[in-house]
Amino acid sequence: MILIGRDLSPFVRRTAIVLALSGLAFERRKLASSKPEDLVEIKKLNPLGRVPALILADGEALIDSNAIIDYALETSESEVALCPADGPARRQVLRTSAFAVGVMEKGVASSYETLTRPAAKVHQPWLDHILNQITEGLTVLEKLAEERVFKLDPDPNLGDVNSVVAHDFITLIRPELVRAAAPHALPALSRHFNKLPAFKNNQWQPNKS
Ligand SMILES: N[C@@H](CCC(=O)N[C@@H](CS)C(=O)NCC(=O)O)C(=O)O
Repeated sequence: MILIGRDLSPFVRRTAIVLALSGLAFERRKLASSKPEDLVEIKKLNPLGRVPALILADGEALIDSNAIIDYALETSESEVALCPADGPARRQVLRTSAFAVGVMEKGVASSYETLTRPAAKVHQPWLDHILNQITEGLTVLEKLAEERVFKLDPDPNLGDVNSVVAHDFITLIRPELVRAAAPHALPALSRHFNKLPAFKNNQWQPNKS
């Protein structure tokens, strides 16, 4: 299997970590949708021109991080239970994931606002709205992490993966928002799980990727 995309993308990174935690072997092709020469290659696999995509052994391309994670959970034979099968524990993992993925989406949207528009065309009230959504999301994730961080299981669940990836991504692009909204428990959760190879080996390294 080949995972397409760089770990700078939180959607790519969360799939890489889940595949690794699921015990599934995969290669990496670190293409970036923001680089025109890479985009040509990405569009051959995903006409939308987005990452991640996962190319299976038979050539089938899975598009969207949700489809890739769904595949990993379905095919994994690992002991690690990333997402409980049912009940309140499953809903809690999905609820945490919804906030974390929302923060990732808004983080990416905020970058598009400032990186793709000429400065004169940035509509500040809309950018402020997005930044506020990130802040609100981080505030929830900090509270959820407070409940989690003092009784950490040895193994992370899908909510932990998404929380850590959201935290690390916003720390990269808007560290002041993390300092203000999620100063303690979420960074502690991130430090804790980033010690695991699945997280450490799938991390954005500007000089390497
Ligand atoms: N819902 C998608 C979002 C993927 C996404 O937005 N990827 C970004 C990189 S972080 C991308 O490729 N953007 C290029 C574009 O949308 O034009 C997923 O979960 O995979």
